[in-house]
Amino acid sequence: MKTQNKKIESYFSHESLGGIELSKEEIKTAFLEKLFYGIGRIPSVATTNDFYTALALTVRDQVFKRYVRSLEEYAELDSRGIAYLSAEYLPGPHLGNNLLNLEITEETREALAELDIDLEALLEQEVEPGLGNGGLGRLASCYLDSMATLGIPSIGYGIRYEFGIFNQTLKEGWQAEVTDKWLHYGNPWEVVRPEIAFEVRFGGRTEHGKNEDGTLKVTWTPDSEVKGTAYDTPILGYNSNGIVMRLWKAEAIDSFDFSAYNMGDYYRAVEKKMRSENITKVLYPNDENLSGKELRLKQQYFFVCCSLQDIIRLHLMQGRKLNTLSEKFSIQLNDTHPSIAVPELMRLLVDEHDMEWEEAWHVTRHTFAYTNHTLLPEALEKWSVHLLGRLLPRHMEIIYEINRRFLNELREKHYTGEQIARMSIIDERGEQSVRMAHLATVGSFKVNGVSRLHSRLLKSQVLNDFADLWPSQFTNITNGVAHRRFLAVSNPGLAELISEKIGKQWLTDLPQLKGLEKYADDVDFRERWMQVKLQNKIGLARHIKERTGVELDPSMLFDVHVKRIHEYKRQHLKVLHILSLYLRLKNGKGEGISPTAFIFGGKAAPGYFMAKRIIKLITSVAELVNNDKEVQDRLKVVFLPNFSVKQAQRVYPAADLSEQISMAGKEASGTGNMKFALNGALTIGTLDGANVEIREEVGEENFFLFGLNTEEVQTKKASGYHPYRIYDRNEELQEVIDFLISGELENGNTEIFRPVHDNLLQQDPYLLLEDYQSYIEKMEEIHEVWRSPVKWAKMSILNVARMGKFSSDRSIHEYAEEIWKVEPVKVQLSK
Ligand code: GFP
Repeated sequence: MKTQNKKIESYFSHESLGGIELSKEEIKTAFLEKLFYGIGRIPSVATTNDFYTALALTVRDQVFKRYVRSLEEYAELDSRGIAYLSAEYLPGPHLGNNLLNLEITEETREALAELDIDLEALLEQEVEPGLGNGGLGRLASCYLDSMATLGIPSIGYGIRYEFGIFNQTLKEGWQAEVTDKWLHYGNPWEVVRPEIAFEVRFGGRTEHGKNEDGTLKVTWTPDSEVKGTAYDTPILGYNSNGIVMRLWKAEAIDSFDFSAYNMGDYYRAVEKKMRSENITKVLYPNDENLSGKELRLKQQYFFVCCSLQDIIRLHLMQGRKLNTLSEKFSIQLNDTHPSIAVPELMRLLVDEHDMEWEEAWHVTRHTFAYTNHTLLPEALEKWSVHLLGRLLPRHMEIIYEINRRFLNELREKHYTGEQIARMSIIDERGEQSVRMAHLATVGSFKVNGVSRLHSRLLKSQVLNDFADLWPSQFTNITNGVAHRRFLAVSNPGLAELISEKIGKQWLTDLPQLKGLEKYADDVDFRERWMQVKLQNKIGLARHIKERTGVELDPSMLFDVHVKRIHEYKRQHLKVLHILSLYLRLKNGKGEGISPTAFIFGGKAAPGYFMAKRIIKLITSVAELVNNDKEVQDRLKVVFLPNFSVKQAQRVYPAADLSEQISMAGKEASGTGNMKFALNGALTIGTLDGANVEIREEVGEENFFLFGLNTEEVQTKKASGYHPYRIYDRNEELQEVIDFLISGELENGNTEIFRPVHDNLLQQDPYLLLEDYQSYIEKMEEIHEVWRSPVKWAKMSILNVARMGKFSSDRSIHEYAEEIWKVEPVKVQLSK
């Protein structure tokens, strides 16, 4: 470690740093010192937020101890590192997770209790960084957790959005978006690194000249520049290393124009600052169609440009040559959002570091790996050539050159004109655009999907031409989840019960859960298992009552559908089911219906008409059902607003049934499905995404399967799908669909849900009607199993016992071995 200060260095020894064994007394003292001297508060005026901040700073010190030790070790070993580039992260609250990772949760709870402070209240106080939309961002955070735990030298790069994903409230049952102000009270987990800052340029023009030696020299004269400054959040692994999440904030290079100010133009004096800061102001909601969002492209380039400059800085700092970059770094592109990195690295190497094109391309193509997360055509990013060329003129030239060489390669292999047009990075149909998935594929040494089914479909459909051309480039890494956060932290009751039976090793080795199988037949264990579930349900019911006013009986079946609202995820299929039960009860045909609480949660993209209407549909059904005395003790429906990591940590542990009912072939993987099952919920699902593998692991007898599979969906669509015919043949379905426009849901208003009704009867692109009957019948079976608590408990235990595969530790292990070829570096902790 180059402190160049021998005295400091002498403190920086293995013995003095890195080891954590804080006693209750030490935590108490450290906490009080932070409160007094860290934030300057006296107890008589200190608020809960002050206590939270003081505790966060106390814990952060310990996290940094581990982090600096890891850094030192990585630097000493000159180890190969990973840069994970992701436009989104959803870390969730840090405090609870860090306490677990430091193994000081109980000591902290006791220390605070002695000061009459409740740890739970402080955990509740934390505002989580909502720097992502959904699955993709949460996956990135799970991966950082596992990279730290496994000891993979890595940095997670991203954007420090000032305003993250909106907060969702309900107004008359409709989603209303409220600005998220996660930084309002400051953020004790991050440190700003003003010395780590890079310039990022936009617009302007390029000039092609010659160097003295006659080689080509391109100069890019931009028309605007901003500065990206690093904000670091240390991410700790469980009882192990620390890594960093480095997020870039955009700032003006000169934040104040004195000449303008002196001339009395006050607005212009700060205008640049405002314009520059705009770049990282707000997270884009993943709308239906992203194209044409100039600011979004600016954000992508901005964070990629800073990250690559930083990677090059770190590489050169170790005294290495740039042409060895790929030997020392792998850069993982989390979807195509960071794929402008391919031309940007070429630009940096060729234009800024005078490397020959061929050599630079070799380095580039051996450095990047690309993860695809979606097959939905509307979600595959494309940027218009016009826009990209205007914003990043040099990159557009480089993309053309990459494409020219790539298409030549195809021609040499005798590809036809049609194939070439299909594979080209530039889409020539309609307005010319850049296909970012093609750019990422051509510029990477590996491409992976996120579940076995998804990877197969990626190879056989979306990127099939590329998979034929470079078969060994394609692979699958099934997603996983941070089981420490989603089981140990969020479901302490279950975690404790598990550890009591099989020890604590599952915390770093999830397949150890297998050891629980033998307790499935143990009466006492089963009772305790269900008791934990009941306690979690009581907790969630309390929370729901506070948030929504709806009272749930915890003995009901908690049937839960939480995730982003999207037609392909089919929240409205669940609604059709609820309506069918409601109508049966009203018609006196309710035998066989177990009392059920239907719990929904999830945000809709603000511009997504149908998704927002589906939320309204859910809340209207909730109004109707919850206020109907005739069905009150049989059915309850709630929409829990503002689903987030924090909410998720409450919901998964309390769920009995997990709804994973997307149309087969649409959900790339899903990760909520894993978190539910890990907490003992049984799954009703289609053969979509990772459901396929979950079912395989837990056993088909412990999974409720329904609906068409991917091939059947495709055949059905190809042969002409007529939803109306299904409606016509199924009386109950007719009644349910007609009910949508009967006016009974919305005080006589027959039009409000007509778009949903018409869409289902006319197109039904996600085959709700096709899968309806199979879903209803499977639900009947579920209600029957629910009436046999012994059977249910056994299935629940076996589900958890067999979830070993779905830890993100396993996924990261696979990335490390198969893609990154990186060796873990375990830092010795002195205890
Ligand atoms: C996307 C896919 C999911 C997948 C995650 C993580 O999620 O199926 O599990 O990425 O790979 F759709 P969203 O970001 O769209 O929620």
